Amino acid sequence: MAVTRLGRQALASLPDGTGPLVAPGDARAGIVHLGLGAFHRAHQAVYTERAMAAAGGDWGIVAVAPRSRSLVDAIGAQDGLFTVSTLSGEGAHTKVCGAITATRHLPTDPAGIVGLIADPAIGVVTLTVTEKAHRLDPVDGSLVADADLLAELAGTAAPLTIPGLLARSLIARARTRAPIAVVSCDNLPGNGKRLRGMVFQALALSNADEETIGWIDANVAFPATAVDRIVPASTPETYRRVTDSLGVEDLGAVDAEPYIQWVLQDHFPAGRPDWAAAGAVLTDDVTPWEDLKLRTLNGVHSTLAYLGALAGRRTIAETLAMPGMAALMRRFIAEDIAPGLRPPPGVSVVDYGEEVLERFANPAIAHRTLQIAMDGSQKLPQRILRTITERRSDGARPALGALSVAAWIRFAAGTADDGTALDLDDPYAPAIRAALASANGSPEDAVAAVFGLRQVFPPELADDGELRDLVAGWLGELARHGAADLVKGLS
Ligand code: CS2
Repeated sequence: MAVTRLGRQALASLPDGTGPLVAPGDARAGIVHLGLGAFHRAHQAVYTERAMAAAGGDWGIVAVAPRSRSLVDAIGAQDGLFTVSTLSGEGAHTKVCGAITATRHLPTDPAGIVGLIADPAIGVVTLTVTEKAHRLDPVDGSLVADADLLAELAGTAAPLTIPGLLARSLIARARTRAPIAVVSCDNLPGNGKRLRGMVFQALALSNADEETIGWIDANVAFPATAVDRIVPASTPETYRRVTDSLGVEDLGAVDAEPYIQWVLQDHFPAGRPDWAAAGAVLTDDVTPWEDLKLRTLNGVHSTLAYLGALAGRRTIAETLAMPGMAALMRRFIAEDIAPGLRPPPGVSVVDYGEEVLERFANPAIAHRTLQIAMDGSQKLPQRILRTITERRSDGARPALGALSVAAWIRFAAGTADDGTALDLDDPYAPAIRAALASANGSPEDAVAAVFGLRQVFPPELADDGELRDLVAGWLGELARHGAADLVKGLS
């Protein structure tokens, strides 16, 4: 029997308690989101639907895909509806989310999206576009503006990049004199300040006049946020689970863990949904939350991803189950990460770390090591290198931070411990592979070559001989023993 496609026509047939809190047409658009990925659907969209259900408001989301068209069509054909399956050892709970009111595709509709962001009915723009889409040099934060971006900023080419789209849209917005908040929801330290810096560098290269730039400076807010929810890439099982449980076909389905957290700097000149009513934390200072999450959860995540991939483990949960691994991650948190952190009031880093390890061990979440291992050059600076820099400035020897870097280097070399080839999915893959190819095969030479990548390693680390020796020592140990035996031997 043909399965009904999820959409407004299927809502009446859904099992009790699985329908959307906000139905199509209940709310007009008030938010434009850039980045129609799985994380947005399982995080900001869930919070926004709950906020509208709790406190009303026209905060429907127009979700914009910057590249791929598939989800735009899939969710657009479902009246913006999609499902989130919350997975834990107790089972799965699948529920329809109704926060998205429309989907748009940037490459085919740049002018329409500029006009949408300029529309005063839109009070908030949120973004989950990944670190690399910001086009900022990871070390000095400068905007990497190639000829295409310069043409976008000059207004002689359609804005297809995030910097180009934001600059053109805010120039158009300035003409309406309607304030707005532009909210980064990416895993980046100081993500609001970083996004603002990117936008103003782009505006400086645009044809915007001083008055326009002055208006944007005074009326566009860039609040910081810390976002958290483990959302693995959807698999055939994701879609099958929806059909089996709800009796509908959902091509926008996502899986997620039960845990969810959103901490936002409360700076929204055009208003916002009542996200606090949905459980979000609104504060003046996001930094303690962001540091805690990026350096503890994401730092351990990346370390597990590289050690696990080298050892041939497919998921984070399988990696954490390796003999000695949980104990080693507890040491990493206690010895290297916690000393440099100023956690939120009343929060213990070690206790938070225990909760993170429990989340990583969730047997229902098949979070692939290779998915997290992607874009290491963009992730390591804020997840691992900041921890190392803090410890080195205290004169400490962050041995396990150094192991994490060594595992990344060995992963980047492209061969797992059993000889299996490892792809390097990273914007700097050519430079990383060239650096490794230039080394003479010794760990010391490989470390010196990779530490020479200024896009990744700041000078204070690149020139740190003791640190390089630490990393080279681990690289040699990984080569001799393999990740699994090395970790087991450390316990
Ligand atoms: C992961 C993050 O893919 C990755 O790099 O570390 O997406 C992680 O799952 C989230 O930050 C959890 O909040």
